[in-house]
Amino acid sequence: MYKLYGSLGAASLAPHCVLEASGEPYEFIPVDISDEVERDPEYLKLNPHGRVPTLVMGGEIMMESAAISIYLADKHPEANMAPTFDASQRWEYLQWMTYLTNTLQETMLLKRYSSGYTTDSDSSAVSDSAAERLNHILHVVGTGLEKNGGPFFLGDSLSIADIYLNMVLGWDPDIGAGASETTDWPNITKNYDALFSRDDVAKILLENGFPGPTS
Ligand SMILES: N[C@@H](CCC(=O)N[C@@H](CS)C(=O)NCC(=O)O)C(=O)O
Repeated sequence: MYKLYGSLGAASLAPHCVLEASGEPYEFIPVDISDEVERDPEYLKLNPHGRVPTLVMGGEIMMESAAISIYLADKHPEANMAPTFDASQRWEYLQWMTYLTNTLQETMLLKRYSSGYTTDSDSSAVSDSAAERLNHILHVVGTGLEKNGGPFFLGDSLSIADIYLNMVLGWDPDIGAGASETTDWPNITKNYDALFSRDDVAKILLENGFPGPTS
């Protein structure tokens, strides 16, 4: 049985959705990642960064949210969360997964946790510059969602990329989890709302504290 170590609303959300959709037995094990709580040494043996998520499968231990999600979706195609190897949209799906983890997620971490990215006592320059970059990234994502007619990156096929986008945006109360309806990116709001068309995804989003569709 899979064991997914995670925290509600955190980077464990995407793999959590894939596990739920796969129908495979799994256990979700909550990890307290608050700043003031020291990491459990037993957990540090699984994930030396003390971060979530971590997937344990038999004797193997895997970290990194995007990699775990891609791996699980490929291993369990019945989850219907990713184009198969020979599908024509496979490249597009990989492009967005990489962009979201490598560019969006990294910039979001800089904005939200700026003090960890500078030795200055005032980290506002880091967060301000990340916020500017984030604005540009949201423009790229909003435009990208138009390419195949929306509401998803791949048109009418939901993939992990859509979940990943909303997982990361959910870390910013000004942008994520439906708040994007108040911003300049209506395609992102449409994408968020459309996630709730799948019961398995909706269940995990709601369990993770997402407020439900905006309309
Ligand atoms: N690159 C990692 C980053 C994971 C990550 O930053 N997780 C955050 C929660 S969203 C965390 O565990 N933070 C607690 C900490 O940094 O101690 C991934 O994508 O899995």
